[in-house]
Amino acid sequence: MKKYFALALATLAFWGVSRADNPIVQTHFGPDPAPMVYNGTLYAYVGDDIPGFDFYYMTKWHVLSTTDMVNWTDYGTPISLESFKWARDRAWAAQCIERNGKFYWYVCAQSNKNDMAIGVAVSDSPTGPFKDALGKPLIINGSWSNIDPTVCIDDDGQAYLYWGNGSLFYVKLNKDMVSYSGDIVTVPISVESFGGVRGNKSVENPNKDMYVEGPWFYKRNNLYYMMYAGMGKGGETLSYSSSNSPIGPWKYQGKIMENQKTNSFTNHGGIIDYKGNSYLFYHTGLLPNGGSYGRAACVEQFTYNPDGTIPSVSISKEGPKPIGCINPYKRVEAETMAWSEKCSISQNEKLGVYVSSTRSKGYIKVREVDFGNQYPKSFSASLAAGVDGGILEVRLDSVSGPVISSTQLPRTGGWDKFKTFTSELKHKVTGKHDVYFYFNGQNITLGRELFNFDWWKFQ
Ligand code: FUB
Repeated sequence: MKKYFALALATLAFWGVSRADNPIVQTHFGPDPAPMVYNGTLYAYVGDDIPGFDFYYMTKWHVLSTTDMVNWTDYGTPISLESFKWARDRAWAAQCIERNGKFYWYVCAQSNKNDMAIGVAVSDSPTGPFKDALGKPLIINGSWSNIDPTVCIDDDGQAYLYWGNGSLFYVKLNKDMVSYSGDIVTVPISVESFGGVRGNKSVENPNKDMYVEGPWFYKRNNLYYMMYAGMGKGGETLSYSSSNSPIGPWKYQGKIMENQKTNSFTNHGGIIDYKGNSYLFYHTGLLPNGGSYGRAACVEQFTYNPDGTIPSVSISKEGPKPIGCINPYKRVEAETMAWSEKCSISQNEKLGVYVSSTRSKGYIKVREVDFGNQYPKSFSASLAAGVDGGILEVRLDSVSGPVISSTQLPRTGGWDKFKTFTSELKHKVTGKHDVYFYFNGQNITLGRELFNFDWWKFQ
């Protein structure tokens, strides 16, 4: 039996390598990804499309983080429309940046003056709590073009805020990051700078491209890049221009991503280097029940050409290769995952974020869990169930893989009354594995929510 199990594990370890992990968030929709690296961790600031809505009527923003590019931890929603007393609808694309230990999260939303406006929230931590830095918008002038802020601090300390739909604007931010000097500048848009100009004659768009929205401004090896959503067939492209100066003139460089089956009109991109690799973030409508108003962030790894140009990038189901692993002997939040099905997340002030709405046959996949050479003897998880809650199984390397631990849940006294359950491990496990937390509804006699899940750990 033991021999068979070892063989089965070896086989599963082989077949279990890297499966679909795009989009990076599945417990909710999370569009308009904006990556930021701070202190060795990559954060992604995303929006929150609402299932069933027929426009971009979002109300809040999320933060996620990773250190291995395959498992993402959800920090919930540190800010929402309610955080800005001037905001009333459409919590659209945003970007966060660090300066002198403070984090500035630039957002856009429909204002109480019935236009779109850009505001900024500030925090001492990348995951919040954040508060509106000004109590009023930073950019507001009656225009619906004031969306999609992107920020970069140049090597000389000057910070630039670019934004715009249809037109591209910038201001020079002051050192406080919440005020600016000088006028708002409108960037000249031409065939040479952004591939085309607005209009309906194809001669005006010889590259079949033009600036639409979603700018992403950054500097790399002394070159300034402006990636943006351009116009492709039936949906947006990700295109880019470059310049030797932070304020242009810009030179059109072409399309990074076009004609992909994303199931979404928009794609909103972000680019960042992390641990020596380069990553392109974008969104698709490819989650179940997704679409143009149900979008979720994805990521691809790419390599710059030697001259600094960006190759074309295709969407993938797999996403990037892992560049780190999970230590199972330290507490791991249940909302750290590479993939999940049939569950969601909730948050409260006491616990922060936890996994909720677990349903029969659902699961959480955590990749690259490194058990090392010494096998663990037991598994602990913090769980809560208002009524008897089904079984939490730990499976190895695939959702139908061998069950190494099983915890049958009694009532814990309420859906928010978490208790730690510990069970002996049924098998010896060493080395690196994908771990699946499987929600067993006991042959589906339990069709309702099974339990809430806060954290796990092996001993
Ligand atoms: O998410 C709402 C809007 O759609 C964003 O602000 C745009 O960039 C587009 O993705």
